[in-house]
Amino acid sequence: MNYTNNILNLVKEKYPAQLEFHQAVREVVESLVPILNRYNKYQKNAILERLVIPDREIYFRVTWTDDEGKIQVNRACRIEFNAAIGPYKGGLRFHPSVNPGIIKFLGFEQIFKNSLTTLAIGGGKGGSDFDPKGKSEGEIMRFCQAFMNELYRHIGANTDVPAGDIGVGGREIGYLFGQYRKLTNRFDGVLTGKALNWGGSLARTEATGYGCVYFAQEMLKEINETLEGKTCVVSGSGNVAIYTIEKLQQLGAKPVTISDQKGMIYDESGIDLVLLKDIKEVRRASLEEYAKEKKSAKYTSIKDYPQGINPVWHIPCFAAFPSATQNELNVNDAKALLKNGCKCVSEGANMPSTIEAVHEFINAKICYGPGKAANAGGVAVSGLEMAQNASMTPWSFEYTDKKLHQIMENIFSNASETAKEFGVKGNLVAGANIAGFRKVADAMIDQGVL
Ligand code: NDP
Ligand code: 2IT
Repeated sequence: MNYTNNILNLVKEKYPAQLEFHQAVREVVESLVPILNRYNKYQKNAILERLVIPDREIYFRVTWTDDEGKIQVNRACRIEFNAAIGPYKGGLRFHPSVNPGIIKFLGFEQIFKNSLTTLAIGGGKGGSDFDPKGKSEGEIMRFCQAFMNELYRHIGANTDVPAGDIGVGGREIGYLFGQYRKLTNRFDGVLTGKALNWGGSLARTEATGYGCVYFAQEMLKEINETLEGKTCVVSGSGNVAIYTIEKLQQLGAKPVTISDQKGMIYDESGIDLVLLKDIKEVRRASLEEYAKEKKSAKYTSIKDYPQGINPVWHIPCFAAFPSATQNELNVNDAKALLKNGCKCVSEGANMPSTIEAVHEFINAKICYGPGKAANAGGVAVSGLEMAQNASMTPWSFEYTDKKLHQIMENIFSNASETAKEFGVKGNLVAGANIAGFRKVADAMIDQGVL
């Protein structure tokens, strides 16, 4: 379609080096063709042109002092993409790979994901090329404070509400929140993922992983299957991976893999969650330690991965849960999963599968839940945290988890029904993109030319 090609060209021309952003835009606009063909109001109102260029891109320098007294400098940004249906909302990523293209792809995806949750949250994302690995507590705190020294002027409980992502968990949110409060003299629900004793929500820590498994359950119901007794593979070993594994085990499934930036574990007897939490949440160490302490586990260093392959996806399984990072599952990996009989892929990470891998899953007609639908549980409970903060009323774990469950069921049925409505039955990529887009685009039209 001319309109979508023009949009892709516009993005490539304006942001030539931002490959991940091109990829995210391509995946979305290609799947919007049925709705764009049916209604010309979107093209007439230049909705795609307005969606791919963020409302605001804020770039700043973060200057801090390390434990040796040396001054360190990092780059950081907050990209406020779209606020048509609510305040900008999305995580902060601290990782050395962070660049504008990565934050842009994440912020763009966040618009549609947040729309799918049915909550009043717009899309944004931010981060820094700061590497938290190997830093002391003091260094982490000073970096977070220096980061907030600039960010505070751009955010607010009704303006822009950041949260965690890779490298940003409860500890970092604490330091960021503390500095925001100090600078503004306000106790606002300006960040989510806060600790429970100062405004956090029960079930937020678990939400992305639990939600991703709830989404898999919904997809599997359609083929009269369950996760009980099934072998599953999971990548990553951070927040999303850990709580995906916890929920899988509660349901009687057997997750057998985890991975990190240095390597992977294959534990045929099933992942030991207590050990995993201790290594990653307490010791903040490498998975090599897991293999030293659990004899049934085999560790493979990333240096020994075969070229062009992520070995996690080559372990035979019933269901796969990519939960580490973008483009961690390529076409070779997708083919291996399918060949070994995998029936379900539910994405905890953002854009973990390459476009070619996604095509493999769609063509094979397996249960494939794209990240912006399957991992929306995290931001959904962030939205619920905002609701609790606004009403000054904390909710119980059971109540919040039930709400999360309902939201995930609803996202599945919305994506599935929308796919049917637009003649692409079973294609949850198209269903999720069209459903997420329609709500935001119609809100933009209602609100005028802005
Ligand atoms: P964490 O920082 O808690 O964990 C990230 C995990 O992935 C770690 O095990 C890390 O390894 C590994 N990892 C990170 N980068 C790479 C890389 N380049 N190659 C291989 N492994 C890598 O982050 P989260 O669990 O929060 O995030 C994981 C994914 O889920 C991301 O795609 C994020 O955007 C997405 N997501 C997160 C949500 C949330 O609520 N937290 C919500 C929705 C999506 P190591 O342990 O060595 O650092
Ligand atoms: O990618 C994501 O949805 C997140 N990292 C969570 C964002 C949030 O605001 O909770």
